[in-house]
Amino acid sequence: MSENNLLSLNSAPHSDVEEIKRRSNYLRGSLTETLADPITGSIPEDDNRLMKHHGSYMQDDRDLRNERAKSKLEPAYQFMLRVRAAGGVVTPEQWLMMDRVAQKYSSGSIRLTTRQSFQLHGVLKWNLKNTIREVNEALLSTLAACGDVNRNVMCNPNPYQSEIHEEVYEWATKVSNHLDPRTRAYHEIWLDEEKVIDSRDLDNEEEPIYGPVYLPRKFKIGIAVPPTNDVDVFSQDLGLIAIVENGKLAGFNVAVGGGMGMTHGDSKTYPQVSKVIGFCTPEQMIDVAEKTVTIQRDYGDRSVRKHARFKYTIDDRGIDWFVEELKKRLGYSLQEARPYRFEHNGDRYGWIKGSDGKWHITLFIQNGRVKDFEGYPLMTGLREIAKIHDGDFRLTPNQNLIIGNASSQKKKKIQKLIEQYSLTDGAHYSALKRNSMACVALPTCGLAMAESERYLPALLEKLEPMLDEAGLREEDIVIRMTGCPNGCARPALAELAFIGKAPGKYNMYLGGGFAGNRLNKLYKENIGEEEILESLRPIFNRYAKERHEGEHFGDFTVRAGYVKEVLDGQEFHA
Ligand code: SRM
Ligand code: SF4
Repeated sequence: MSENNLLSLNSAPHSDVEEIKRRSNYLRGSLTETLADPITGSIPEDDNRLMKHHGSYMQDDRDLRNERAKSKLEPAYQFMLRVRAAGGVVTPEQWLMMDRVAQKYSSGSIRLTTRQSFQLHGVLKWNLKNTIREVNEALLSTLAACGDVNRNVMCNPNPYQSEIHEEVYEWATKVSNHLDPRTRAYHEIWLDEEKVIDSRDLDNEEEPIYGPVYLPRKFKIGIAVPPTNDVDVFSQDLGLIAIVENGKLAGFNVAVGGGMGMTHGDSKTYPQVSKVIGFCTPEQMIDVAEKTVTIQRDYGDRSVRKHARFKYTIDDRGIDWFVEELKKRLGYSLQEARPYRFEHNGDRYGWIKGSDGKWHITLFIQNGRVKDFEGYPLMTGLREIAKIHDGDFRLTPNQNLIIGNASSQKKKKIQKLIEQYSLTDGAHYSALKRNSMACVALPTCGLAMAESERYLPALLEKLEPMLDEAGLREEDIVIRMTGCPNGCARPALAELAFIGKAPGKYNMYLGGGFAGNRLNKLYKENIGEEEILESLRPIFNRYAKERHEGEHFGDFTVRAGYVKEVLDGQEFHA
């Protein structure tokens, strides 16, 4: 462990979570015992904190909370389980496994997340071990899907530029593996020490990168391949922008200090877009990521968790300090950043042919929820595709799904199943709907202040006639909603966003950049549906009439003066 890490370990006072991690013996705590305790379906808070690092934690069904409290019953405890795969790429067999465990152990649906992972909800304590074992047997993992470590590494999933994509995806996988925790706790607790997916040296108990208290907070890496900024590269703690020169991957521009979370009314917390600080070659990238993580490990705030994200470490000390510290640890300077251009941060739907002749189709999955709906047997349809498909499934950063790498022959069969099960590329929906995202929120998220996934579809239905009236049905407008200001659907980067304040009440934001390069700004506070609709109608109408050729909605709302352009994160609050 570095001297710096020791220093940060010794500097007091530390938050309670730091103490829990320190005492946990590399994430063991008393998890084995509490999971086996037959008296309650819950686990103690200390173990719950550690569980996150294992990819799961305890929730309760908030729809049932009051009723159960009245009947003097303990809350309906259940666990969320997050399964990660770098770049969101899984095989059809892995998809079938997720489908199976979802039916067997969870509430029956699969949630595709905004970071290209899977989430299951409603897993009971007694079923956790079997679920995690089955996930690992299919060579996927839940380790480090949550917790104070590097999270699922995001990567542009659409392999239409096949060779470049393949290479970038390989680097995403490498950096992800490199930053995986090394503790054997996961294998002991969940897999009875079996070495199922891991070829690393599991006898080496020390965490060479993280040390015994891991990071002060979660850490996120995303790799974008311009012109597509689907991973919202500027929202990542460490964003990497692939630079392609003469048809080859030359390396990555490095951007640091992005983040979306904030707390209503606390101006010390804010969303932030990252800053591009230079360029590195592909071979240097792993080292750049490791050293960046260790700087955050050593200098991140371990006493106030709200202030512990990397963006605050950089803002407190300055970007020049970070660049200098990185140079010191790398032993060389980054090269000057190379030119790049992003065009959008959404997904592009429908069939597309890769440069290697393979076919990929992006399907629209509203808010990432995969289940059988009435008249729309989505989960069954995807299962039937997985049974015949020999390419892959790719979770997009916008909660959608790509059926990737199909031969021309397979494409025909897949298309037939798509039609048979009414799956859709969203072509018949409004472009607003196709560009929408909502976080999970109620009933499972303990932090939700308002509905999100369960409300956005209804709001869209009311917005669509207004768009039709204004002639904007085919206008791509990025809309995002979250149930609280933590920002799980990256709302601060949407052209139009709603962030939950209280049941039925939202803060409304306008002016984000269409390519995910500019934060939006608060337009109206604490408004309900009626006021949302009243506010938007004239804005849509003016946009339809007064927009310049090719002008995006977010840019228009800034030009028309609804909000001022946000130059840095602190201005996010009105
Ligand atoms: Fe998130 C916490 C769901 C992506 C920022 N997020 C949570 C928890 C675990 C609630 C909790 O801590 O009790 C939510 C679980 C709800 C549930 O019932 O499932 C939750 N976050 C999600 C997911 C599932 C949203 C979705 O609808 O897809 C996403 C899972 C990602 C994954 O697969 O790894 C998810 N969360 C994000 C993102 C977007 C991203 O990473 O690109 C962000 C903003 C980016 C960032 O981190 O700055 C995000 N989640 C947060 C935060 C605020 C962190 C902060 O800096 O303050 C919290 C709260 C916390 O950590 O204390 C949070
Ligand atoms: Fe929960 Fe808030 Fe994240 Fe939505 S944004 S999932 S409400 S923590």
